Amino acid sequence: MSEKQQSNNMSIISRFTEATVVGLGVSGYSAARYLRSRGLAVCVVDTRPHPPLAESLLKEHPEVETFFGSLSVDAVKNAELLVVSPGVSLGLPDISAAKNRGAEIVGDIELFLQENTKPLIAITGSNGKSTVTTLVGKMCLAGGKKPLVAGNIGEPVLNSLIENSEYDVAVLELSSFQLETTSIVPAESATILNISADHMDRYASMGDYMLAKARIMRGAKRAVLSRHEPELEQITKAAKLIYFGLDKPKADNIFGVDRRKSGRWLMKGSESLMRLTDVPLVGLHNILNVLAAFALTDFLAIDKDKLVSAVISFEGLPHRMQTVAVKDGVTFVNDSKATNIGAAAMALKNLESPVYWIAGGDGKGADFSEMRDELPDTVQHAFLIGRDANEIKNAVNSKVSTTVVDTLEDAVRQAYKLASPGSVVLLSPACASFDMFSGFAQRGEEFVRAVKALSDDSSGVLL
Ligand code: UMA
Ligand code: ADP
Repeated sequence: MSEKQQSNNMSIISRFTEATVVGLGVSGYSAARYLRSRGLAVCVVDTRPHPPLAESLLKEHPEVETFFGSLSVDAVKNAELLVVSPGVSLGLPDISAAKNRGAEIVGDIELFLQENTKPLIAITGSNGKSTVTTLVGKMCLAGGKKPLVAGNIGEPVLNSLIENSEYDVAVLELSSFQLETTSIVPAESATILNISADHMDRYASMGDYMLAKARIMRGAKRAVLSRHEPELEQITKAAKLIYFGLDKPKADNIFGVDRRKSGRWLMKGSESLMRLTDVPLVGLHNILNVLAAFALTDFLAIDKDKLVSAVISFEGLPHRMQTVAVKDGVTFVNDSKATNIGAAAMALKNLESPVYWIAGGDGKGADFSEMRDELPDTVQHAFLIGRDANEIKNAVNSKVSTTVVDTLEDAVRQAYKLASPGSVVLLSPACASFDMFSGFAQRGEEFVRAVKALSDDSSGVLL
């Protein structure tokens, strides 16, 4: 083995004595703390003059050097190891220059993977990641295995290593941004749940976005793939393929749905798992999510009854198709987490009643003519907010009438005025929220607040 090969087989932590962390959000913060805990000297840089968490980091580690306001600093120019946060594009000139001169570029996920010794379940996709990640975590727990549920879902992966947390299985939600800085992802099972356009302000093409997602399969023992998205198989390399879909499975490596006299059943090959109507989550997309979770945990050989009990007790995450109130027969649904066209299209498709649709925000470079093609006839009117409201209006107004409004509160008020009993006011923005809110959660909470503020009508039921 050559010296270079030998050194590449050593972990990053043992090959370097210092590192520059790029970006001081939650993952940069945890990366800096982790690297210090492993004895490396650490610099932190961020393009923002006042990044969040700077004060907390310096309080705990006053020895860490910080450079805020620009990445064009010696700490980046001379670094041999850069730990880059997911929100920072590798295409930025300072980062690509570092790469071109041979600096090692990794993210927090790569550092975690190099130290993790427990079985790994890795989950990506354009939509459904957090739902599936949470459910897989619950299934592991039901089977008596303590999961570490972390990654893009919100908990930085390295926190568990800093704190020496005990866990039996690592269940990681991985975004395309996080996957860009990984090499091998040695997962027992991995999935790309689905692909539809997202983050088109960061990727040059849909192909580039898919290639970033496909990195999750580098090193996977089992790839879990949708039968409805066959193109994903072409970018997947894994020892074993497992499928999920809404049709009747014809082999043991397929999870699907069988229609019987007694109703529809979720199946693993010819084995019945549970009745479809016992799944508390709404919508067929969630049946796909549940099937994917069964497929991902299959290798753990957990008792079927325990897996089913985890599904039955999982009512879904907030801000995803959540009915928050019924007022005068009008139902208000908060789907603030629909941050791309695919998710909003799915929400609209799942509702059979007339819909007053609230959308808009930061479209992340999406082509909203695709949204027009997805609009079902149930949509009565669209209320559009945020930075890209006019762009969405121009793309969809040949199909549906639109009103551009200044605030979410105003959108809720106007939608309620138009809506008749039996209809739905749906917040499913197809956009990120950062132009108006701190995140999707704050946007969802503002929606609920605006619904509560509509009137003091005691006939309204807030759920
Ligand atoms: N930023 C700068 N300058 C910098 C560094 C960051 O302006 O030098 C900005 C980024 O453009 C971004 C924000 O700061 O707007 C946060 O970026 P970050 O990389 O510091 O983010 P963290 O706080 O570390 O959170 C990251 C993930 N954020 C992103 O990918 C943008 C979180 O996913 C994830 O939960 C967290 O790590 C823990 O793993 C969030 C997300 O929006 C929820 N993900 C995208 C999505 O789901 O669509 C991919
Ligand atoms: P992610 O973590 O990928 O953003 P979430 O589970 O948080 O996924 O759901 C985000 C949005 O996508 C919600 O609006 C939800 O209703 C929708 N969604 C969930 N699963 C799917 C799916 N399989 N296909 C399309 N949309 C989905």
